[in-house]
Amino acid sequence: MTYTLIGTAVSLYTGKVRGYLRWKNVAFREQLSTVEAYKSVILPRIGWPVVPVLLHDDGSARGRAVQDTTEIIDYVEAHEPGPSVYPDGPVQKLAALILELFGDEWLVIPAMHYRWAYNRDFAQAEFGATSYPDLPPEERLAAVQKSVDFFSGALPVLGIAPDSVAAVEASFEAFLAAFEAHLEQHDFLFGSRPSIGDYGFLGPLYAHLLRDPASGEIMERLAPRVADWARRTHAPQHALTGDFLEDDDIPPTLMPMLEMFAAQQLPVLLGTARALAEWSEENPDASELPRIFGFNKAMIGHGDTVVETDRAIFPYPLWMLQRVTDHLAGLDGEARQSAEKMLRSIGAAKLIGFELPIRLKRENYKLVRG
Ligand SMILES: N[C@@H](CCC(=O)N[C@@H](CS)C(=O)NCC(=O)O)C(=O)O
Repeated sequence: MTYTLIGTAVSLYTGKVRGYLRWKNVAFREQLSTVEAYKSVILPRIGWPVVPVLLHDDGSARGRAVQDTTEIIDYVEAHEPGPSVYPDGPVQKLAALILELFGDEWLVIPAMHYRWAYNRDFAQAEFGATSYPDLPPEERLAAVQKSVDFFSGALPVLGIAPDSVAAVEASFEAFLAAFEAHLEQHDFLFGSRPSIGDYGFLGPLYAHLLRDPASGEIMERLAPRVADWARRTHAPQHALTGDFLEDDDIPPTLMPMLEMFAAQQLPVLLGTARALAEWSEENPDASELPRIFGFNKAMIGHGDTVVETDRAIFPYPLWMLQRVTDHLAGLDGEARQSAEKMLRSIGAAKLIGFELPIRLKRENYKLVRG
């Protein structure tokens, strides 16, 4: 067995990678991210406490350790044969990269809200079973109190506060309705094969929102096809099957979700890019980016429910946005025209010709100036 996935069922981003590895039909074993695993593997190899981590025994002395789900998926895509989760069609690929970013960094908002508002006891027990599997259940709960406080304490950082909760729930329900309507016509976002965008959705929708019992009940009731999609994508019955839609087609049912990206997440990303420019000017010699630049006001919600709330400014999603804009910048001729047309039609014309004020890259598992 050459791959080991370190993580846990309760972890959002571990769910994204697990579903992908299963569909990719890659043999892997899982190692639970216990406190011991953090001490003996994650901290020494990655340098900071985070999951998932993929270890690859590639024949080198220590093997490779890969972190960040996007990098893990790209690593496996580069090392393993078989169909890819990246569509060849340039417009489909653009939309898939956008939806991965939307799932990873925007649907995390409802995922965190529902977990800590409605599934707190369940999540704490799951944290305990992950971190301290050898302790008796009563002792586990106390032992994980600090990490429960850390993760649930992240709600205001994400813009989740008493004044924005109604907006978070309304926009999540609107998202579920849009995805449900899409799944009436298609198995996955772009046809019968899961894409990188599907895996971006999978973390929040499976590992938190379906698997946590109270939000799972809401999803089963409001959007049974989404619940079914999450199960199929997390545990595909047939690995390596399916195709993307022909002719680089973007089905009309995908548009509402792309419009949600443009209306909700894109303004936050563009504001973050302005903060990046300021940071870069003020810290010309700094290489490593801080995890947050500070706080500002952000709009959260959908349609009539939008509210202004305080939210931290995270540079990390700009690295994912750079993947989107790099892909766009690499297109020319008809492909470029079709891609720009799609961006205009979803309300994301600002992405046309957009470049970050500085390039970003990931080095030693951290975000640095590129
Ligand atoms: N963008 C990262 C996010 C990973 C992440 O946030 N993982 C969570 C658990 S699901 C974690 O370990 N967070 C610790 C932290 O952010 O300090 C990825 O795709 O791997």
